[in-house]
Amino acid sequence: MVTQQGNEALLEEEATVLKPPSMYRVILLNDDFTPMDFVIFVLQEYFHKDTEAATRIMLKVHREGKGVCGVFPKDIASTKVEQVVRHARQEGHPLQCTMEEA
Ligand code: TYC
Repeated sequence: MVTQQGNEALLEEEATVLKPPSMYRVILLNDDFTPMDFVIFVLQEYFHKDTEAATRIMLKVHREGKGVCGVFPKDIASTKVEQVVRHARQEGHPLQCTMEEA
C-alpha cells in the first residue's frame, strides 16, 4: 500500500539521489584588533588545521582581507560560524566569521 508517509519517504529519497547538499564556504574576515594567535587557535580548534596551514590562512586573511577556513554542508557551516563568533566575543575580540554558498 502506498501511504502518504511512504510517498514522502520516496520523494525524500529521490531528492537525495538527485541533488547533493549545497556546500558553503566558511570565511574569516580581517580586522585590526583580533590577535593573530587567536585566529590561528580558531583555525586549529574549529577547522582542524595544523599550525602551518592555520598560520598560512591567518596571514592570507590579514593581508588580503578574507580567507576560506573550509567548505561544509549548510548546517555544519552555520554551526561553525556560531561557535567561532561566540568564542571570539567571549574573549572580547571583534573577529568576523561568515558563510557563502560555494
Ligand atoms: N589583522 C589582525 C592583527 O593584525 C590579525 C587578524 C588576522 C585578524 C585574521 C582577523 O581574521 C583575522 N592583529
